[in-house]
Amino acid sequence: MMRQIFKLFGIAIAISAIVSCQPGGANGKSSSSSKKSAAEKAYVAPGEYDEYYGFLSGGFSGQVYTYGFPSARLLKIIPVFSQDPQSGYGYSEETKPMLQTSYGFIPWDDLHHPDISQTNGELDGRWIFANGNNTPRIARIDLQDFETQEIIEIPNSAGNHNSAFVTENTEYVVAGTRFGVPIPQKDMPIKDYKGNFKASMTFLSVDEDSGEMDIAFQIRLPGYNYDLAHPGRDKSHGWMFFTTYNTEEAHTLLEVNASKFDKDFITAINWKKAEEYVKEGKGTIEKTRYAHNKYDSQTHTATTEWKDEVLVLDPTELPGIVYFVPSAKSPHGVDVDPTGEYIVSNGKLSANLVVHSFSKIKEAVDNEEFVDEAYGIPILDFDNTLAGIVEQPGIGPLHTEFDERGNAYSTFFISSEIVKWDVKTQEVLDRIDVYYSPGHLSIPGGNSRKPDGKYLLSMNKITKDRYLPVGPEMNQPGQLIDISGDKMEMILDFPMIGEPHYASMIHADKIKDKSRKIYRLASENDHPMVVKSGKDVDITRDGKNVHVKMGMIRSHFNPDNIEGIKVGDKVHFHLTNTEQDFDIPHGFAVMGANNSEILVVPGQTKTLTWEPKEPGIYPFYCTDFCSALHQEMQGYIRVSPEDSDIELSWSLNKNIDG
Ligand code: RUQ
Ligand code: CUA
Repeated sequence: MMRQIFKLFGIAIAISAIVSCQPGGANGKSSSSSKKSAAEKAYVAPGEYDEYYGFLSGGFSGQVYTYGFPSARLLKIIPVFSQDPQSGYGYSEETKPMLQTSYGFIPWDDLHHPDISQTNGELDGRWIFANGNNTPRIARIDLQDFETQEIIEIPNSAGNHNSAFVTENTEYVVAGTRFGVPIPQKDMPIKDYKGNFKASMTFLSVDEDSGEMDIAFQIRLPGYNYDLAHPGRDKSHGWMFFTTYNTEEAHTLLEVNASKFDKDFITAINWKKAEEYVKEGKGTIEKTRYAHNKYDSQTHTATTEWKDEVLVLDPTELPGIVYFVPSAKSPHGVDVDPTGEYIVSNGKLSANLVVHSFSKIKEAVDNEEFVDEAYGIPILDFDNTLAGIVEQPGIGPLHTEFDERGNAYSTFFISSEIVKWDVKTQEVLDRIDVYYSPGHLSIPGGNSRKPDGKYLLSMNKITKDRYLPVGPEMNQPGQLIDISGDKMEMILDFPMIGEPHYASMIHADKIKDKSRKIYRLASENDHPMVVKSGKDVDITRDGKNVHVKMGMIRSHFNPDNIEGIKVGDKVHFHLTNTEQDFDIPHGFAVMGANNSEILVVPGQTKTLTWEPKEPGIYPFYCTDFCSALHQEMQGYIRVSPEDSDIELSWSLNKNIDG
């Protein structure tokens, strides 16, 4: 045991040595002439648009960040799993149900992999799917509104890391289990993990028109750790591949105890076969409980539906669904090239990159060439499934993406570089240093049949001396690399937010023209508390609940004087922005509210609930500088003692002389 720990320390020291001796920051500058041309390449003139959208995950921030590339302008934060005081997402009454789970209201998650919907293996720009890692969930963002419209909880799982990757016609979105756990959950000794903990691979169907998700089926697997996933495409369409580590089934000091075996697995799942079994009525319905949250952009309101069952397929009873392919030790990413033939397994502890051949896997499966089995699941032969090995490309491979010219690009965490290699010959073609320790990388369409290989975004984990110091925590650096020529060239370096894992990038033409401008008040707002004109303005009392239907327009609230509110009341401000003009939001905030402000876009209705605790006069105001008279957009609420007999009243432009 002691020796193993020492060995590990050895690796850690080696890693830090490599990181700290990288040239960078103030030391390792390239020549000024190439710097100038790099600047030109990333330059987008004021008033001009970027060519690509990039949707970067925020990792532990729980959100998705929309950037324009090549300039790396931050265009929009899309709140997904975390409350967002800027928009009021997760604070407004309409959006609170989005964060509902079987564990209660959870205002945060760890978002790793946004993936854009596909049609015929090409990005179609309709939706982004993204995973919540900590409390297993999948979200769907609509790319017309740039808003999260759906979050579905994944039952029988723990650590939904290998998600949310879509198949090439968006038939399914996948969710896996990173941490083996008892399924169903129960109280048991942790040391009895081996053989008793389990994992689930969940396939969620996606409605072609609405995008709505539903759990189609779950495949029950041994309790290994499943890290990442990628769908087959083109010739391997119908399959899904998952990296699998901790086949040792260790439950403590995994850095040592889950690194013992020389090989782990790629778990290959034939989901078309699973689909056939489902059609034949196979599998068992298991009782469980999970939340399915949907936002309706017509009523501007989210609701939670509770579901209580899931269809489970057992691969030991239903042969032909699951195979284990031995692969590089402790693999992280698994990536499939645009043709669907090459499956790259990024063994994070190995010096070589293993490339499997789909045709060979298929042949071995068809001929039942199995060398062993694990928990009733057939294991294929390593050599029989191998397309080739990229010899000594770098140290610590994590992820690979592809261009349309037959090249692969892999990140190497330990040696801090991106290496370009030929997919067919596995020959290394070029390498470039990045600063420091890249995780994921992204090429527009780089995980589809049709990559658009002009730029590559490297998302690095460690910043050190790259930017002006800002205390102990530095934002992580993103680096944009021009990959259009033979030699990769770094053209931009910018700090990102949270911890981006994957990012999906897409040509702007696929999204920009359909982006929503306003909600039409006449036809696109069915909120029950909408104010369409002055005559809808109203305040009603229902016991302790007071409902305020309030309008907002440049530059006043209607009403702006309210009296008759009492301590102990719950005041619900239903705010409608009655503007019908693009990009004129109004905000609302009231003194002492235990909440955030609420930003309302034109034609939309949102609700902020406030419980005043003391008598007094409470100002409220518009938080967004909407006009020259924005500072005049304000009002007062009079709060009286609980036993007061002041009548409820409200007004705009009344009692002017007292
Ligand atoms: S991970 S840095 Cu969360 Cu996709 Cu590899
Ligand atoms: Cu409305 Cu400021």
